[in-house]
Amino acid sequence: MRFQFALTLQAIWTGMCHAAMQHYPAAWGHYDVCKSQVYSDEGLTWDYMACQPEAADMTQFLKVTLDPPNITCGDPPETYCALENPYMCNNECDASTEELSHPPELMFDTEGRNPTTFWQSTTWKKYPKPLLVNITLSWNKTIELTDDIVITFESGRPEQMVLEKSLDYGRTWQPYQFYATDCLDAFTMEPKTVQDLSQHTLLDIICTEDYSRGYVWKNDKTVRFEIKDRFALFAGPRLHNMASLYGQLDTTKNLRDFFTITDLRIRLLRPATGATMVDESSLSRYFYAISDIKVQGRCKCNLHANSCVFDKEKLSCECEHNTTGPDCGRCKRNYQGRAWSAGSYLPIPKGTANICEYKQALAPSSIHKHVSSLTVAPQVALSTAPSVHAANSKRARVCDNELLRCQNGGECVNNRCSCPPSYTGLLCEKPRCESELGGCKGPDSGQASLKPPSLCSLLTLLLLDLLVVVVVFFLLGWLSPLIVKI
Ligand SMILES: *[C@@H]1O[C@H](CO)[C@@H](O)[C@H](O)[C@H]1NC(C)=O
Ligand SMILES: *[C@@H]1O[C@H](CO)[C@@H](O)[C@H](O)[C@H]1NC(C)=O
Ligand SMILES: *[C@@H]1O[C@H](CO)[C@@H](O)[C@H](O)[C@H]1NC(C)=O
Ligand SMILES: *[C@@H]1O[C@H](CO)[C@@H](O)[C@H](O)[C@H]1NC(C)=O
Ligand SMILES: [Ca+2]
Repeated sequence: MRFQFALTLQAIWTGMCHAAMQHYPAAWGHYDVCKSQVYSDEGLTWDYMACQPEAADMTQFLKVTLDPPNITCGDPPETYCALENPYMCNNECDASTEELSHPPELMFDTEGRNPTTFWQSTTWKKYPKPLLVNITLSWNKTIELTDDIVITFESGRPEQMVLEKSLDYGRTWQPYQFYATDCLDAFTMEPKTVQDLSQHTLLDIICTEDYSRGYVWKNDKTVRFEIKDRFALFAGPRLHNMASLYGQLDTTKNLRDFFTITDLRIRLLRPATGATMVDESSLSRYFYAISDIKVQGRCKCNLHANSCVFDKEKLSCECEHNTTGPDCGRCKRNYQGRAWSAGSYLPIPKGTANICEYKQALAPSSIHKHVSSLTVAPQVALSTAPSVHAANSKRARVCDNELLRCQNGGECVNNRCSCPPSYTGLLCEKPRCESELGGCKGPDSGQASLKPPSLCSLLTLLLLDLLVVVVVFFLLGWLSPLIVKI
């Protein structure tokens, strides 16, 4: 019976391999509809599809926090100079006067007006003590990035900064990208650009010198985190083959997680100092000023919702398919007839909805929880799986689908965190190799290297995984009377 189960899975996967390798025309599904009514032999019925909200400007929904909290200029009022001209010191920042204040909100207002509005820090009066600022953007909701993050600086761009992300509401942070005028000097990392990345190294965390030359390139004020260039590694230039990207996202959790965030943090480490050394006689020239931050993305709803609402200061998915939770991450009460599972982009163009089904009055079966972590095998009808009684109610629950406590992309499997290869610990909280800022430094400084993206080999691996898991489950089932407490 187990064998049969595996064969079914293999058939599905083989099908998916073929599907994902074909090339699809540009006009393919947009996943904007969750269900539609169709006529069939049984009359009018519903057809369910994978769906996701449209991408939007996510800066309207965030909470911004500065660290240190009193780092915004103007309290007490302060005069500052132009970076390029130490004698041009006729600017004033005064928090108590609206026209002269530069609060953090001005990083997210509508731009396009002249002069621009911007947040500004205090000046570097305490040089040589570093001028450090953290700007943390929190959504309290998982978001999937769909376009480049763009930060516009009004003074020079910083000489050193790090963009970091969190996937667990700010409990743990990972770097996204390092920025410096001199990467080796600042972070002991080789300078790279996004063009140096390939499908295999897409998840590498790089240091780039492209966005730090403040003085020479005075007209270029932006610092980017390039999402679209990374998408293009799978979807091709101009992203004409999004199907290929979605197929890849569907099957590679690492890749999906890479573009998923709950928070972002901009760590400003050293302001622009212009072409020369720091001029200690005129420290009022050095500060940070940001006029705009762009973050485009969509709510992560696990392909179970096509809209996301902002209500009571909080984003949440409007879940369909009888799912619930802020990310539609579980089945509604009484709809746990089979394991919750994320929807799937495959097969293109409509994907698979993986709806939650009404539960007959049956004892809860723990295998459901288990299979739910394998989002790759969506169509598996669990009724074909033998029922197993492995759950030991006395067992400590490290995590569950509500608590979502596993960090760094760990998945909750049978109330234990199953960690990605680069992390370990009860909650996947420990990086496997700990070093200073650059993280793990292999020959290619890969943090969480993407496995060669052969879809089929990946699926085969997952198939093996599942088999192991099923076998372990059976063993557990037989042994559970012997296990008193773990
Ligand atoms: C901010 O507050 C800290 C302590 O609360 C103080 O040491 C520091 O000087 C203050 N910084 C500024 C720029 O006012
Ligand atoms: C900023 O965040 C980092 C960790 O992301 C932390 O170590 C640091 O203390 C924070 N505060 C400042 C002012 O840098
Ligand atoms: C985040 O959202 C949860 C509900 O999903 C809510 O209970 C919590 O208070 C929110 N936290 C903050 C800091 O807004
Ligand atoms: C969800 O449950 C309701 C009944 O409460 C039913 O009418 C609806 O069709 C179900 N939706 C899905 C997607 O199964
Ligand atoms: Ca602005």
